[in-house]
Amino acid sequence: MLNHLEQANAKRHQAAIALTSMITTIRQAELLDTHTSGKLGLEHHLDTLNTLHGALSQGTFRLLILGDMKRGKSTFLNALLGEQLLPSDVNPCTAVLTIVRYGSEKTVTIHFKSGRPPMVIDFATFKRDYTIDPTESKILEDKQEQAFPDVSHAVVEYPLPLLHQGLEFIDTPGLNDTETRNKVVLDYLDNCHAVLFLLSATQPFTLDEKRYLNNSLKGRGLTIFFLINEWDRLKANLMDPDDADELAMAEERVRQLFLAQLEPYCFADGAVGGMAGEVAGEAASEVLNGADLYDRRVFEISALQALRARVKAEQVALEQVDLSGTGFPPFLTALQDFLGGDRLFAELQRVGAIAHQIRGQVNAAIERRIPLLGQPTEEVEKRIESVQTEFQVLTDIRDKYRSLIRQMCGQKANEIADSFKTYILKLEDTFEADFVASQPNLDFLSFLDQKNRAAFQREFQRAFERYINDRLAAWEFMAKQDLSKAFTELQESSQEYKNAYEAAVQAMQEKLIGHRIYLNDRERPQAGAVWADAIPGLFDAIPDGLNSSVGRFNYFWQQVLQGVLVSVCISIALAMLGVIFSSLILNVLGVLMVGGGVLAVQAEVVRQRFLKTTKQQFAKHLPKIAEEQWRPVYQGVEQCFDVYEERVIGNITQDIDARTIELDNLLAQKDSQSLDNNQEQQRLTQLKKDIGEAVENLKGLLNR
Ligand SMILES: Nc1nc2c(ncn2[C@@H]2O[C@H](COP(=O)(O)OP(=O)(O)OP(=O)(O)O)[C@@H](O)[C@H]2O)c(=O)[nH]1
Ligand SMILES: [Mg+2]
Repeated sequence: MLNHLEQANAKRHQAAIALTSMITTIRQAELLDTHTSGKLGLEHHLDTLNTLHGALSQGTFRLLILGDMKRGKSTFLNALLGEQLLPSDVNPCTAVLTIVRYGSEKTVTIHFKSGRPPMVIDFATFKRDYTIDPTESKILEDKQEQAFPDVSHAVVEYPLPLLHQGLEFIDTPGLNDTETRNKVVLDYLDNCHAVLFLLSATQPFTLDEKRYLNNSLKGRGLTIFFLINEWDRLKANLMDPDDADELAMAEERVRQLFLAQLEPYCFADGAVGGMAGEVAGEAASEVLNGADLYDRRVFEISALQALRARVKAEQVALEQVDLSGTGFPPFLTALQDFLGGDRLFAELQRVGAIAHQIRGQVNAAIERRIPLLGQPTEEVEKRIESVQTEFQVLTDIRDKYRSLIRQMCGQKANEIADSFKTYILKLEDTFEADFVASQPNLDFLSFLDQKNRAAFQREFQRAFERYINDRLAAWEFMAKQDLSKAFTELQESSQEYKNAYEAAVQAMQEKLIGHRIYLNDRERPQAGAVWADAIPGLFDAIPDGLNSSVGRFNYFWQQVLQGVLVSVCISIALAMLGVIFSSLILNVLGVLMVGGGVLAVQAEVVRQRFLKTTKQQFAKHLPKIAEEQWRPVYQGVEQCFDVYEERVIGNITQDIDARTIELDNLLAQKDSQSLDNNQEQQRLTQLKKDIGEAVENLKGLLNR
């Protein structure tokens, strides 16, 4: 494990060095000095480079551990760490999201949601005060309350080699099915390198797990490793644990069950498959389907056995402990192959592409500058004056593109909000099937018992919320695709604007120095050579997050629309629950007064009545809900476009400003007289060379 990660981090480190060199070079070049010809307008690239540098030098691979209650998440993490660091037991339960990372000292820090400063505590206090027991957890869940409402998360720092290599783990409380789209966890989802999803061999793929995958993980471009834990219990559960044939059969049964259930999730988001398609060039040759990926994504493990082996071996490093039979070795190999392979490659490729773009702009600025150095001030003034029309053209293009975004925004917000309305109105048609599917275990009879009624009402409330949540998540999935299509269309129409912009920049270039600019001199005569001052990226503002090679639109979605949907969900539940329940009491009790009879018949009558009444009430309110929630959805979509507009228009404005600065500064410096043209030409040529070298170094890292 360590070797592989060490190599990966060494590459990241080298990439960070190349970026540092670019940063220092640009910073120095832009320091105004009376002997130079003035700033080149490159400073705005420093922010981008610094952000990339920060991420690379941090050098972490963040792994998010998810799974239902008591699937062995904490045990699994302890097994990797090699000791019982995190509370993991039948009792108590993990109650706060816990980040485990390297630190030179063993510490636990609790971070709060309110302004309260973080608090350092010891491990014993952490185990005692920040876990809860299962009964308490159940009660809180019923009441939909959080165990520690004020706590945002805990950070455990620990001087372990595995963590020192840059692995960072996030242990989460068991999934709470009424809070499937838990905000805290979702925030981490888009910033992790992979998800480790724990399942149990003895409870193959429950409805809640399926719901979580569908509602929260699907379509986000995540790489999910499924760990079927407690594999050892298949043996322990046999009539005769020593019967090898029986064990093989039992194992095969469970394996087939998971294979059928999990295959779609290995295919849909597998970042390896997805990324290969998006990352240009060599990597695209590898196209994987669900079955191929299954072997690389699903593992049968026993966390408890692995933990025992590690604790027994005391302080011995992970790779030196014999973990055969625990399922850890193949999983660890697959994990490091992924992190040090595809994941690293995608990260470096993105850095390389951005650096390449910046290099193009640096070169163009220098190529414009050198020919102007030798010209008399009046001539330079005249040429700058002559390109003012082009500057106006650039500004006009920007403004027209802004109008296009606005127009598209109005249209799409309407379409998506309308589709929401239609969807809500249609819920009536499938209500019975969907509602029953999401709550197979609702005990309708407890409703009849006066003593149990309050508890039943809570159960029912949760069931209803779950149903609404599932339905909205299904809509969200479709709407996300609509929105993604809208942005793709926008990008397609931007091509025209981009071409006009490039033409204006080129015209400017010709007026200033008499020719176009190519990436390097050798390319000039060739047809179709890369024109260095092209403006890639300028009209494309979809940010490229960690997992966004597949789900690029998640950014907008997560920032804006998801929040809207969560509140829509709550509004619907609030609006409906009171009405439904009071009419249920009348209806259901009314029928039973008349009927009576055997329990089984009664139960069925109650169930039927329940569904019918709920559906009636629900249907009655649907038009109002659809009407009321239309606007929030509309505004949510509108906000996505606002963010997009701000970024694209910001980028274009920045580009125009940089071009203005570049020329203004030259003029100002020319007036200062103390400029030595030869020396300046040398300095600029050297600058070009330095940036070029750094970029080549970065590209070199991409050779696998
Ligand atoms: N037999 C067996 N038991 C296991 C295995 N992994 C975990 N357990 C047991 O399962 C129980 C729950 O383990 P935890 O690690 O606390 O589970 P968790 O998912 O962190 O639980 P929450 O944080 O409460 O959701 C403990 O008693 C573990 O010893 C395994 O591979 N085999
Ligand atoms: Mg736990």
